[in-house]
Amino acid sequence: MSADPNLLTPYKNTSGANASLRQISEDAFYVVNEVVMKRLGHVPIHKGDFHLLPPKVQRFVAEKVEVMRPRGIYICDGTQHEADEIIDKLVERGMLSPLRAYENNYICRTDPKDVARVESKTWMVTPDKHQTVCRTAEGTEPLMGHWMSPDDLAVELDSRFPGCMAGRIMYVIPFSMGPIGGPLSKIGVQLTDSNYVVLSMRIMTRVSNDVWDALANNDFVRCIHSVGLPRPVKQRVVNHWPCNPERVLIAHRPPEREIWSFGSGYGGNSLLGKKCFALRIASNIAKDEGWMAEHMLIMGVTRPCGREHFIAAAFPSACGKTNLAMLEPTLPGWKVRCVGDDIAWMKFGEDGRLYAINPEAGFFGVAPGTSHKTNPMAVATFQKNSIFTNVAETADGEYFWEGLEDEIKDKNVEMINWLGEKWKIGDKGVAAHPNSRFAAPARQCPIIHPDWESPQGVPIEAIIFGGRRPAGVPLILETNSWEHGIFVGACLKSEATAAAEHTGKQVMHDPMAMRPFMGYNFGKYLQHWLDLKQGNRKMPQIYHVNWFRKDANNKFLWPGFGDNIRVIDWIIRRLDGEADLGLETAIGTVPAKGSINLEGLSDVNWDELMSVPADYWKEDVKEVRHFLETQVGPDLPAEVRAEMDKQEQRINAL
Ligand code: OXD
Ligand code: MN
Repeated sequence: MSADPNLLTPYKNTSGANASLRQISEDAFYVVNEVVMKRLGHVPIHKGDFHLLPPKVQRFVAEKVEVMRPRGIYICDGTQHEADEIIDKLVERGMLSPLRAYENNYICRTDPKDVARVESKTWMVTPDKHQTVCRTAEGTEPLMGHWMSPDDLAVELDSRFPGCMAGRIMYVIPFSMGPIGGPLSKIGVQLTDSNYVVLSMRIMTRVSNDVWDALANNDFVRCIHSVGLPRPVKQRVVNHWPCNPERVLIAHRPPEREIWSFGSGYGGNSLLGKKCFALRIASNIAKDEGWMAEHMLIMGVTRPCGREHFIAAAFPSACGKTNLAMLEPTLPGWKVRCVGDDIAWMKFGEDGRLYAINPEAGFFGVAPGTSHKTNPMAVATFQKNSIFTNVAETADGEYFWEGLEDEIKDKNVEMINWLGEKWKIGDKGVAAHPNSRFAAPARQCPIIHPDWESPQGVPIEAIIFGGRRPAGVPLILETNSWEHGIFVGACLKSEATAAAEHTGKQVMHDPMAMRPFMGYNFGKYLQHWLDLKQGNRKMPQIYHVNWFRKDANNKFLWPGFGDNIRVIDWIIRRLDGEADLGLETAIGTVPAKGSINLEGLSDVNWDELMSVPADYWKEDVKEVRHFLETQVGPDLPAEVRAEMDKQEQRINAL
């Protein structure tokens, strides 16, 4: 289907028609506005006052209404009353059901074809391909970033968006990433035809009328989302979950600060504030403005002496960021408080320290594996006002997923699994989808840090990288310098997880834990990290951890969870300059024997846990060189290449 030539085709503005529309002055806008308003005339406003929106938002909404042709417009205000109204409607329709055992908790099942981020259909759209992807070796598909040309995007959008909201309401969601009006915060406006998305965005971001005021002196990121199933619907809607899996497209236009998402209603595909805005678009803004947008948790760790240290940590999806951010220390006298569990926006302050905010307002955590044993604080957080997607529901009105077997009261209780089938513990198959999620307000976390909404952020002293590495990689290592740390981050790898469409357990490269979220050329991204080191800045020390090393019997060598505080204790003592803690190796400094407090732990095989096997690393360094040479190629910054060369020499001397 080609677009109606009379329509404004706003997505074509890089190649012509609409470029001028974006740039015209507010005065001239009213002329355009009159025309647009006339065309809009028949679309009723179900809630809110369109004329009170800032003119630039009116224009944005009007353009998109004209293209997508919803049956009404609903301007969200983020209030509880609004949420209650939408919840009631969804419960009536059967899309949500209350989980009776809790206060204001709901469960939802998606179409089983819409369960994860769809990386293969996620695109960055820039005029020049190499703004998005590196100059990879001939015949090598870029792993970081997925490029589409603006002209191709226009064709893709033309074949999806015109009329896509027919028969549905268009919700207009004003939201702030970070505290509204804060110096590190940014604003977005999401248009969506999914009320599940409205409810989830209200948990995950700050949705409020105050955002309109904050817009006076700021621009906003334009987020356009449709489930891609106009009414009347021509196919069966499974689980009352409209979507269009065959036509999914998630496209970002960094220069225009714009996101277009079609066909999926789930997670990072549709909650556009999260991965699309806060990582892919924000990393572009951060590059332009001199800050960082990273896939990192932020935690405050207080030692028994009362001193607090803030740490940011980057792990690939579903590697335990939420668990680490809410760690319950097993060492006496220690306290951990959570600032954020997934994304950090960080900027150097006047005092030379790196300050971080959590741009999100909620946790969208992987449910399976989350329990009182593994993360009691997350469990406490989602006892109310939360939405659970693709988990099982027990006959007692409780949630259930893999990992709760030891905690459920009645082990024989009947359940409905994530596929809507009757299910009991011991039956074939699983209760919950491996990427089933809870969405819970961060403010409900019992250990949320009192400064988690500080507009200025918290000062970061250390950055940790980590992944699931069953073999070869020691529990912890300290990198030799900022540059060496960047090299180590660039080499980050982990076993694949269920957060995206990958299957199997292969160890995959996930540089800086940003592979699925890279907003621009990865070589330029590494250069941006390097360039941040300047003047009086106090660069955080960079570490690499591996909680997941296994022995010959496939058993984990480290207990993990609350015992990870022992590793953090070592990091903090290193930061303090305590003597005799480290042993230099070819890949960085590992703990000297006995320097990690193992009191109360039995059965820790120190030598195996900390070892740096020469054979393993000789293979690894070859593989890493091949990866960086072929994937980043001439875009690899000289400083990172030099770190690779030096590490190779050290390893080959083993
Ligand atoms: C997430 C992810 O949802 O990384 O946080 O996939
Ligand atoms: Mn994540």
